[in-house]
Amino acid sequence: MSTIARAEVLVSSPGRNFVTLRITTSDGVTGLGDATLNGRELAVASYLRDHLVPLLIGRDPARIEDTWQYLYRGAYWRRGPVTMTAIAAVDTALWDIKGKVAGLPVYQLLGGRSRNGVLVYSHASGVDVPSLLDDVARFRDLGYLAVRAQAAVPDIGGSYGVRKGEVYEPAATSLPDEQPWSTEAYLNFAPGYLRAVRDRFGFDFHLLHDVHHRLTPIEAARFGKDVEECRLFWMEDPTPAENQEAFRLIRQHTTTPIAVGENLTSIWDVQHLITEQLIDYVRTTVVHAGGITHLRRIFDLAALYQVRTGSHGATDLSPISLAAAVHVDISVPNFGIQEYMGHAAETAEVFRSGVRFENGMLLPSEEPGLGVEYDDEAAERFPYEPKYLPVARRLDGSVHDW
Ligand code: GCO
Ligand code: MG
Repeated sequence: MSTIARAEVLVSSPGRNFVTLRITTSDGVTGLGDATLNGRELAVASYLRDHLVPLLIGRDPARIEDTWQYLYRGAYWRRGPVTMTAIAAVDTALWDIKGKVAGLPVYQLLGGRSRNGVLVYSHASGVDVPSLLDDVARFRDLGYLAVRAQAAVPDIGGSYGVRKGEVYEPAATSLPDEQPWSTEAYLNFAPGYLRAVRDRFGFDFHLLHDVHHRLTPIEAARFGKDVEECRLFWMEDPTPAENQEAFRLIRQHTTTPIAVGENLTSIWDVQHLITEQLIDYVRTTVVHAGGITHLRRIFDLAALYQVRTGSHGATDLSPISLAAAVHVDISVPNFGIQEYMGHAAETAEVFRSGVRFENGMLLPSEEPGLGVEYDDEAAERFPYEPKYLPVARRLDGSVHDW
């Protein structure tokens, strides 16, 4: 019987920090899993190295579900981003191995294609409205059928989601950058630029917007109502999701669709959001919600309630996560959309991925497994550096949700 012979935790920083798990079987088959938790990377690296790798050696790599249950229930301490990201890395690597052993791309193991390609949205942004409009035009010219729009709130400075360089990367400083926030200024400004996008480009493409947890439920309800005429594909994370009841209030006031879940890590964290139909799209991901095995469980629950998928795909999810997401997205019946920002050029030097962008869609690699390779030599050129996400402060100096 083939067994797990080796499991290595690889930390590198090609363009940004990534943690990768590589499992090698006694037959020499390797599998990769993403274990990146933005701004808290080494906690997952230690969880894997110190607590999971010793449990993996000698196990049967084919027993994916059993390994998931063993690591989840066996920890006693349940859920949470560190645990679920570490389990996700193991799970993803084992699916990669299973695909390679079977000689099939992972999506074939998940039931095969349910669609021809995976609809994606990318991030248009601007320091003001004209530059946002130019950026939306650029993404439409590149063939995107769905675009997220964010612009800097005038005179405030610290708006979420505005790109500075080639690639949007919020975790850019060695200690957290402190950014100012004014809900009043945002609520006065943001509906206007979303309308400006529709006025200029019309309605023949999907328009998305990320509120990034910044509003109270009643503020979010007002925002949702204000932008109804823009017919957003979704407003994302209108309010923090710890209090799930909050979404009922938003729902009572607006038909703007709601997407939540990028920082939720298990089926139990999204259970009420889904079963009480408080959201329209669930944004949980392979890497932060327990791997392919657990994500499919979440998506199956969502399907019962006509909640569609809309997985997070920011730059802090490595190309391994993106490849795994595309295998899941192409196979599940209730797929909605996939976030796709594109990675920095350095990232592609370390992670060689067969995922392709064509006509607004992503296509999975047809190689056995996930279709991603990790280049150790290239990775050596990009050592880990501590990087933090920003923190938001209201204009009176108090801490706000970033
Ligand atoms: C998104 C997200 C990201 C997150 C980042 C945190 O919708 O893409 O909100 O921009 O802020 O992934 O690590
Ligand atoms: Mg988001």
